[in-house]
Amino acid sequence: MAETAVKPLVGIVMGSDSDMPVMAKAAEILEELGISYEMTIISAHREPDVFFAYAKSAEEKGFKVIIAGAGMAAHLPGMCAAIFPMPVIGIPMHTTSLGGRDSLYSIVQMPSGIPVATVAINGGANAGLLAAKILATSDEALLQKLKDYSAKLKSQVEAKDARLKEVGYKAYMAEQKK
Ligand code: RP5
Repeated sequence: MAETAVKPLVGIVMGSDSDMPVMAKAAEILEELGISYEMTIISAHREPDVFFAYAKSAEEKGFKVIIAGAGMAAHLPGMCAAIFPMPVIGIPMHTTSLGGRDSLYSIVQMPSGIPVATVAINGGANAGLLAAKILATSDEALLQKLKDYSAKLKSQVEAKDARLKEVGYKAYMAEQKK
């Protein structure tokens, strides 16, 4: 399910279009699991009025989770959590100057009372999965899809191990380089 007219359950918001490659990983997971979402670019710093309108209307729009990604002095996820009353998942962006530690600390170190569930630096896919798991607590069909997703991951590792046993590590490495 791509971004559609269906009422979005998840808001994906990023501070800049430079964050898009990471945020797209979250969108890909939601699409794979059939979860409706809306994707938005808003800079909390450069257009605070637009940001406040977005965050204040998120509950009314039907969002159940917000995935917010930002880099550097990354206030966007924390400010979403300050306004939106349901779960906010923060994605710290990798940065060239400080390797993403600036983003990570800005997002993960929320003061008591305003939590942001923070995934790894550039952890777009895990943010999508975490949003799905939150929604699956009240959606049996989605829960089954997540179980199937985990089973797929397991079988991928098993297939890799079987190939390793079959050809040995040298040939396996050569195949990886192709
Ligand atoms: C943040 O500043 C954005 O989330 C982005 O990660 C970072 C750099 O933004 P650009 O200068 O690339 O627009 O607000």
